[in-house]
Amino acid sequence: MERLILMGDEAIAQAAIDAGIMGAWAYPGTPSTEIFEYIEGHKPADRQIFTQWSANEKTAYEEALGMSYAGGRCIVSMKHVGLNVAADAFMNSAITGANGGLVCIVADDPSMHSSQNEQDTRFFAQFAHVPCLEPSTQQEAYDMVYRALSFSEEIELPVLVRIVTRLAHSRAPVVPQPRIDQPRQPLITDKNRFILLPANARRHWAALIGRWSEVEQSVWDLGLDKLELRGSKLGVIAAGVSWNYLQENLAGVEHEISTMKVGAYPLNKPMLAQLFAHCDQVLVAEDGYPFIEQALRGVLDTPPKPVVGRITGQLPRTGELSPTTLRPALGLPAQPTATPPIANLSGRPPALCKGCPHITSYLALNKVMAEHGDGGRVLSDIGCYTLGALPPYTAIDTCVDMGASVSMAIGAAATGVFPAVAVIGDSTFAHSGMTGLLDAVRANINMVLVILDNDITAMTGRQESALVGSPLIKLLEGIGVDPEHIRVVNPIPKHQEAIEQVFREEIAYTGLSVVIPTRPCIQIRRK
Ligand SMILES: Cc1ncc(C[n+]2csc(CCOP(=O)(O)OP(=O)(O)O)c2C)c(N)n1
Ligand code: SF4
Repeated sequence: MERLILMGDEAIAQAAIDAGIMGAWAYPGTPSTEIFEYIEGHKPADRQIFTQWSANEKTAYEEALGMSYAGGRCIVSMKHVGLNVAADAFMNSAITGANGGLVCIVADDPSMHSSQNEQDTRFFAQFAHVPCLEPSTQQEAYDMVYRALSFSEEIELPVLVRIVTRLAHSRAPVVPQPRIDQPRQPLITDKNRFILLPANARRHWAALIGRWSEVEQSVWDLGLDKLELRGSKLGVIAAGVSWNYLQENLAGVEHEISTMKVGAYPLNKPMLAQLFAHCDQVLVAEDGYPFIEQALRGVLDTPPKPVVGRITGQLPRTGELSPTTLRPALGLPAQPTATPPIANLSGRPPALCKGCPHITSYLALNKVMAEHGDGGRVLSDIGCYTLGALPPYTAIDTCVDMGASVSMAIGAAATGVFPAVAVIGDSTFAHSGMTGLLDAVRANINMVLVILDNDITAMTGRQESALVGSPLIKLLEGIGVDPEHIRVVNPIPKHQEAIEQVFREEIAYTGLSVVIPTRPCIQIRRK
């Protein structure tokens, strides 16, 4: 078999193709974006695979669930906060179950390299009662996804695969498995299965709880956890990429540490029992929250033997683990670190590109907001335009979650903030801004919504955006924004004064207006 050099994201995508998916859906987000991009770019000529960037993670998950319902294998991928958006569909899909293999890949971002939090997806899997697999290498990422698609069919449940940034974005050799045909399960004929009326849902939920110990056993039978008992009384449990950090530290070292590798959840209770019977103390190394450590300690903090890790301070409580942070907890001396020869380089904060259309919009907005003293606020959102928070613009006051700009501006305006301005990008508006706008229209909120239409989803690498140009204007009119207060402007520097005047007029209007600075991102051609 050929050996491929793949990023974790690409290994997952290749596995999904080889295991016979008929569809892949996603909404972009670092570090998961490349999964979908790879599938889109590597569809084998001899098979049909439906691929589409979805409007948001919830629609992506539901589109995949529809394919699973109809019997096809599929994957849906997103970043960790995307699962918050897809949570309604995800939670309920544990109750309907899956028909065709349904694998949801969620990429967590410990240390928040490009995210607003470091939430740990393993809690979501536990919450929903869905098995979760956690690879430690690119090869495992490949093998787990390849297996997860058929496993999902066997247990008739979606399967979640959790990865983290380090695995998603680093490369290693991967040996693929044979490409299989695209299997199709028979259509579901039991009408009650996917109709979650309370009477059905109660029955399905009770059935899931009733067979949960069987599901657990099937997860353990996948053989993804490994136990090695040795002489010393220290045992180390390591999950996902932390297993690599452990291996890196123990390579070439004579040691007697017992180890347990966790590759799947629910946690392997029989294996844990063996480890605890053998060891006097257990150290837990896991990237993300102290999920395993907390489970072992329990609410009363009474584990059968001392358990240490992130909660007890042997490992840092927040941020990514690394081989270096793990060493002292293993009782190993610190390794000498090399001083980079370019240590004197000053830091370079991220910035809007020179010539970015958002710059003119912010310069104009800043000028007009200043005319209103300190009472106004600019509620913003997530995208390249969030960089407007930094000097020299310092143009925005908030950035919380996708779509929050519009709904938070409603709340602020209702409290008397004036001017209340919301700033959102086109992709973010399509993702989850338009529902907030519907609320604003119905209450004719006195606010100005600025939709920065740069034709693409720039921040995550210039993917297509679901709603730009004239369809965007038609939608605004269709949901009831007064056409006289939909103002399209061209954000080039020589139009700045004209744009300021448009902002002035729309702020002066008592009611809802939408201003749309429309000009393509200057990086668009690089795609
Ligand atoms: C729930 C969620 N999904 C995905 C992301 C990743 N993400 C950050 S900004 C963004 C969209 C940016 O596009 P747009 O709104 O068009 O603004 P632009 O970057 O083009 O200025 C995405 C997908 C996220 N932060 N949260
Ligand atoms: S990538 Fe495009 S939208 Fe983002 S800062 Fe650069 S020019 Fe602006």
